[in-house]
Amino acid sequence: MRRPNVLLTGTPGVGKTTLGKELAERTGLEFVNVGDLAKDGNLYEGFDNEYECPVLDEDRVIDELEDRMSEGGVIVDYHGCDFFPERWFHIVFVLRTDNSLLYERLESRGYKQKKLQENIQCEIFQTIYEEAVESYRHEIVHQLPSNTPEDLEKNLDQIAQWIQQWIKDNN
Ligand code: DAT
Repeated sequence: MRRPNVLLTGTPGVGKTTLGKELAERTGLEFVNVGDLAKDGNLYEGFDNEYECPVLDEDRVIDELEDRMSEGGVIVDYHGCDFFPERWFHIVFVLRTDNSLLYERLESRGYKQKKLQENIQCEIFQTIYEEAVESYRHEIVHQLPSNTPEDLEKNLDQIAQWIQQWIKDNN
């Protein structure tokens, strides 16, 4: 059976992991958090002293995922999207959160001022949305509000329905 690959992207804290895990449970698709994958496999190519975080080895991440992605049925969660092969994804969702809510979420995650401000700016300037429309066909890129538990439920229902329909249409 053919199944679609779904990309969940957006600024850190918008709710990608929460949505992705729940979606995988509901649909039986596989969930992959690229940050965790990199950490587990040590898929880094150095350390960024300014941002105080390891630098992702994008080529090795791609190699690591290629087989699973060609098979289909994978939900990918990452706060960037321009380095994945375009052909991997059948649909791309960019989650969006209001600044005040995002600020609270990142603060409770323990982010320091500099990192907090950078992420809030990333959301204000819709950096990831622009990255997504530059990297994928416009028709497959969708923004989803991710402010409240009601938003989460609605997004789950909509995406699960889209996945079911895709499977019907492609098998
Ligand atoms: P991300 O994976 O994008 O970094 P997350 O899934 O870890 O984000 O969520 C960050 C926090 O926000 C976490 O405490 C759960 C909460 N959250 C996620 N989606 C939400 C929503 N739609 N409404 C309210 N809170 C939400």
